[in-house]
Amino acid sequence: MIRDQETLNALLDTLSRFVRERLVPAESLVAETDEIPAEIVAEMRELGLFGLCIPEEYGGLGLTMEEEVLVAFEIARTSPAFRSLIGTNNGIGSQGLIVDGTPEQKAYYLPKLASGELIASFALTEPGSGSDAASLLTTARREGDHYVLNGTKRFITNAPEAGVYTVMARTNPEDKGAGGVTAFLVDKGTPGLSLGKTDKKMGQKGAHTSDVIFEDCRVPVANIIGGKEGVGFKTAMKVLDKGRLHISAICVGAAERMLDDALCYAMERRQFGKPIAEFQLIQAMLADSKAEIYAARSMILDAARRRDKGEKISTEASCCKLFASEMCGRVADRAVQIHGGAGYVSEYAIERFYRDVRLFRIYEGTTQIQQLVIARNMIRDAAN
Ligand code: COS
Repeated sequence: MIRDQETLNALLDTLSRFVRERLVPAESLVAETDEIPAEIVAEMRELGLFGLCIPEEYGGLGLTMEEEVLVAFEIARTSPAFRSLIGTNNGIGSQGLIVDGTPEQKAYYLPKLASGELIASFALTEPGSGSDAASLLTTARREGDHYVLNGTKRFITNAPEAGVYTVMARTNPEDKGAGGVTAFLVDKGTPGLSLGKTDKKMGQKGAHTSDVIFEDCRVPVANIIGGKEGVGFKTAMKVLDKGRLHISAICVGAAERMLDDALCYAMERRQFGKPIAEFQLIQAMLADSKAEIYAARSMILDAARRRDKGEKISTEASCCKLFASEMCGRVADRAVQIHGGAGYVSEYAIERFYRDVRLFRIYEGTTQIQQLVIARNMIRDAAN
């Protein structure tokens, strides 16, 4: 749903210009230094990028899902690191609070997240539980008006930057599955909370992940999201339904950028006396990429509109994540191929993008988990 086309167009224009004029020129620096320059972070705050999806009553822009994916198509036309910094506040870091938080929790945290004063992280994955998220081992034991958390969370995006963590922990040791899990808000600086060293990743330099470690970390009872024990896994799954759609849109933006770069290169690079873009085998790679991007874009917009109408889109979100992330990988591969030897050296952005986009097929649920979710839902729906 688009609430006001004119306002949205103005936002998309501003973002597109910001990406072209400020972010693209800074890509190499971010990759070299593994840091986003402070002045760019400040500009992102000023543009309201940390609060895109936070409701207007809490100081955000309150974008609908359709508006959000259109914005994501634009923001993703540069290094994913920039999107990653604002991604948790708009997505997995804040959504648990938005969908299931108490009014007091929302009033306290959301304005700070919307302004970018506070960064939020989503801590679900553990060393022993990735795809099998419900088997997590971090415990939260009740002691008076506190819970005592113990355990380790792994690969937590923006953990080094975060001021608050959404943490899924087991409050019922008898229940080893989803029903024993509760979601907590844990503030940075809480005694017993510490971070591992920042991970050295294949790509996405400038986006940071690390372990988050809890050792007898005491968290007030009031910090349970929604105040209810045992529903934390469901909160996490609802968060991921939306997150998966958002990541799908990011895959489209990144693929469009890589295809633009490949097309430019193919039109300039001459072999056998003419631009390589005139050779049909190159054209096939360009055309297949264009068609697949268009397919992903269309299905993401459809799923986003359905979500705005209040439909349950768990299956569609997984279809989008599955198709768009795999599509993005194929486009990256073809774009390197079109660049030839130049695609393998870091002078061209495509070498970096090829590594950066590899993560899309893995995080917020691997391709195989999306297949599993889709097929399970199909079987369940057919049985009902
Ligand atoms: N929305 C709301 N509730 C949901 C849900 C959703 N999208 N998906 C599942 N649930 C509910 C189920 O209805 C079930 O509740 P009931 O027992 O009351 O029926 C509960 O959550 C447990 O679901 P399920 O039985 O399907 O859990 P499983 O352990 O079998 O597996 C998968 C669930 C594999 C789909 C889940 O663990 C998953 O998504 N894993 C990937 C994790 C991931 O994406 N990690 C990325 C890192 S976080 S960025």
